[in-house]
Amino acid sequence: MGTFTFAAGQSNSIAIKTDRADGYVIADAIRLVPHVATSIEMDNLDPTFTTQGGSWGSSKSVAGYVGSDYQYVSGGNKTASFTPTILVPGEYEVFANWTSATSRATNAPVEIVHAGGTTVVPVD
Ligand SMILES: [Ca+2]
Repeated sequence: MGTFTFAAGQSNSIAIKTDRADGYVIADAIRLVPHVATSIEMDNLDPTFTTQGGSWGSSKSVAGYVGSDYQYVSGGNKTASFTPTILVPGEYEVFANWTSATSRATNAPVEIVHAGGTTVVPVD
């Protein structure tokens, strides 16, 4: 998803959104790989995960997900956010995991809030 500079603490987030998406949007897991220390893994069942604008369903139906399941939703203006606690500020490369199916959105906007501002990356 790109490399971003994250400030210390919890002011950063990775938000997977449904507005403008043309199919099901998947929230499964996020990994931050630091260029400074060890990586940060966040799963949708962790306390770092929150949703806004409506509930997301839980599924295991498409293999390849991280942890016990992933969450999905379609339409509306909903957001699933992963909020890391950054102990070592600096550059991190952001990776997202999601499983693939024909009903899935080709353009889900993922909004990354980092020390340099907010960057939106469309995800197929
Ligand atoms: Ca998961």
